[in-house]
Amino acid sequence: MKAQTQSILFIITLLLMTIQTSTSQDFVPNYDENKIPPYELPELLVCQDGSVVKTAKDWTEKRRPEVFALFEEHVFGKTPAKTFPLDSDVETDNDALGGKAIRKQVTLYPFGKQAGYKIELLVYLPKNAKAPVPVFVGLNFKGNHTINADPDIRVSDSWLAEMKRKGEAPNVDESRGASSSRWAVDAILDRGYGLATVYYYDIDPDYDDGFQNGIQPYFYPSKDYKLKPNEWGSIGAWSWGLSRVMDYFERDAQINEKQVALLGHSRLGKTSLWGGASDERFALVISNDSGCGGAALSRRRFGETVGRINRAFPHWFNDNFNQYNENEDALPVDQHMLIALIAPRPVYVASAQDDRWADPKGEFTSAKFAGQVYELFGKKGVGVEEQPSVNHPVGDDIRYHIRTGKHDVTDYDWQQYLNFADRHFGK
Ligand code: GTR
Repeated sequence: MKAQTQSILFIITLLLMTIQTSTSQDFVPNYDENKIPPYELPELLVCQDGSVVKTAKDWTEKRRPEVFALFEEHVFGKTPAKTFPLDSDVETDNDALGGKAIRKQVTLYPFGKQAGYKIELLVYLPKNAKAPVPVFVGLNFKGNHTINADPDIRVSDSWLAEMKRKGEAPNVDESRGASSSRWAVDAILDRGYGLATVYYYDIDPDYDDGFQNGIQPYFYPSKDYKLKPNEWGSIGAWSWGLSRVMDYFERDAQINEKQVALLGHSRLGKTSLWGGASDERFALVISNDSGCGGAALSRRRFGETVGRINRAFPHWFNDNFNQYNENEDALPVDQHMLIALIAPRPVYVASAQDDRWADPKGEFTSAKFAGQVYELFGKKGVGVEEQPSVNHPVGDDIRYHIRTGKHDVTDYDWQQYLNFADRHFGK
């Protein structure tokens, strides 16, 4: 009898597992504009008490805090308010990249040196700058040493740990510069900007580990602490790390902390939008191909959807976001409201033609509707009703382009971001 019950239970478990895997594997994205269900976006300019936002002051004092709180509660989660002393060690080389750059390798100790937790920040600054320089900052996917072939970039412990976890040989030499096509270091320096980057695993490793690794455990009394459904996920954690980088910029006399452009690609583009919304010290924000949970409207359900992203990456958002799997119309926000949280600061939303998974049209539409808030500040949005043709950037304080090619960060993207920064930083 007991054996029988056990085998029945075993069969039920197997069945449940099959149902679970098949729902995520069998996901068929919709790529047909004609199959987009009719949807209504939540009102950006109507407060929860029904009053209408008419001025920048109404937005800043009343509606913005509401919208921000909705994103915390339903999408990205609340970041703990707890603060820690930031310590840092800086190693500087004034003659890097063949003499054109200053390279700083900054070890940040976000919980104080005694705690031992480290985030490795790599900074390049143009040499011979006459004043503190504006910088682009962004997290990288594969390790600081992959963004440029510079043989002196340190390899972080979290990269070695990840290689070990994946059972891969840590081939440092081969991976040096492997992602350099995504980081236009020369163009950035030649145009008078600095570049700063952190390997995102240094802040929180990108897999579902119940938040045992990375920074989160430092906020809670024990490892057994179970995050509440409205508490932060990995995107919240990565954003927190970016704010610590900003804390460092405020201490570095060679960096103009008032002119920091925050940039991210894909999941890290979702992070740049949330990081830029959460920390208003970032003067300019760039979302490169951020897609679902980033710039793309969730209600369009084109390409990746809320249900699919939550099943594939259960650790990125908070648990409340699961309530909107296949139930997007119930969301009290949509992603145009996330872009609006950046106002009045300049924001750039970029898409790629072959990146249908990220829903380029949904990214454009979000950027367009966020314009309502920019206008309250006397700023200008994308300035067009319809998505522009490829390689034709549009817009002013909200800028948008769709370029030819795939899901990636290219020199074309960087050229646009540099032009955008020139315009808004008055260079
Ligand atoms: C995909 C994910 C996207 C995007 C992308 C990336 O697998 O579905 O939302 O974030 O990864 O970060 O490259």
